[in-house]
Amino acid sequence: MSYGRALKRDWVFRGDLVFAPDKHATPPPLEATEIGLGSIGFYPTTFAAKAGTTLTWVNNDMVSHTVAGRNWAFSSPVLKPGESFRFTFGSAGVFEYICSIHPGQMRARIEVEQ
Ligand SMILES: [Cu+2]
Repeated sequence: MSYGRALKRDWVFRGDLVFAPDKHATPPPLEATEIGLGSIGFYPTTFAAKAGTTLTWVNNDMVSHTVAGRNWAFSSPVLKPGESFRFTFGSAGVFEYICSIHPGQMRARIEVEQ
């Protein structure tokens, strides 16, 4: 049995090529009132804000997402890549939310202080 041909090949696994971060893997820097949607997640997952603050969710991902508050406290339409959603939190409280398309992976919360 000969392995001659196989041994002449270089089968080094180039993990740096396979797993190289692309522009969607790392969310861009966020402004103070901005929450990013990317890589099937919210960034950051816990966000503290003062009452009266308008927050903006920006879909930086390659797929569509939603922002859906528990008990429908707030909810966006389906956000395609590049689209955004704004909501103003008028009173203090902890507001949990999910993406209704990826409820198992995408969960986050807003902590609003008076
Ligand atoms: Cu989603």
